[in-house]
Amino acid sequence: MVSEQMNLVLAVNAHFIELAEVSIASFAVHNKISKVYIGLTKDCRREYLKIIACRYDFEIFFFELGDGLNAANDLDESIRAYFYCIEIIAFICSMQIDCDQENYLYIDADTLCVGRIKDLIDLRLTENEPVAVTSHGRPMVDRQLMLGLETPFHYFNAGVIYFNARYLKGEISGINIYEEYNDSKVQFRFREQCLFNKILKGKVKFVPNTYNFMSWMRERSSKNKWNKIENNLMAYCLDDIRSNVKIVHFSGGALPSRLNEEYQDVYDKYWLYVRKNLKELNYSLCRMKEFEKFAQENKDSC
Ligand SMILES: [Mn+2]
Repeated sequence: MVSEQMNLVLAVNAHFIELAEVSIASFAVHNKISKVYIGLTKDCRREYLKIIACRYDFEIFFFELGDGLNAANDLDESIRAYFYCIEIIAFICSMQIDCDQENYLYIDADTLCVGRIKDLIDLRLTENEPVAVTSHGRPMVDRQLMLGLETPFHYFNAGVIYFNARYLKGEISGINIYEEYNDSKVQFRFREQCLFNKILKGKVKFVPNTYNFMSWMRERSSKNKWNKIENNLMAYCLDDIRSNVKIVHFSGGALPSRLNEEYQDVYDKYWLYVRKNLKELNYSLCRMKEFEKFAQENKDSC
């Protein structure tokens, strides 16, 4: 039976904690969250997350990233932070924290939820396909060659991963994963994302990029070569994706706080709006507008 509860999973260090707060709050505004599992480094603040959990009535569990948590101890210190997402997912799988709740949604901290994602949560995951992800949305020919993928479109983005902990457990076990990485680093240009792609090759269910709307897909990037059908066979879906966005992913470091105002679109503005509400906690977080309403009211300025 498909779970109706939504459990979020994240992993961050202090540089990403504010992003994670905004992201989690945005999911809570649009969906009923049951539980949030977040891996943190020692230097991360927790107060805001506790307040968000309290206001939106979900449980939050903190885990310290590092020793003992399927730690990526074998990896070079300089790249270790990139693997926190694998650490926390492997940890959730190994613990199987909730026996009756097996499905979890891993999200990068640089994501923003702008709609209900019930259809994703209702998706049935199986032993053969224990995860649901989105394609990178454009041909990744070299990734196909290095990782032996079925087509250049089979490379997935690891920013949003819906997974079944029981079924995924068999595919992912901390120590083997990092051995695999260290043994063939040269193949893993995008580190943890490539590693995920290799481990889960042929075992993923693809879902539309409405659940992982990346920076290059935005309206303002329509002149980007990947938006052109002659360079990217998947470009024909972009109109459909843009009109049905559920999860925005500020990929490629395109964070709203770094953009000049003239480049900010309605998603950037909504991210800033959520952050402002979090900063001014005397506002009632629960009265925060859903994206649709916000967009309607800010039509002229966006
Ligand atoms: Mn990301």
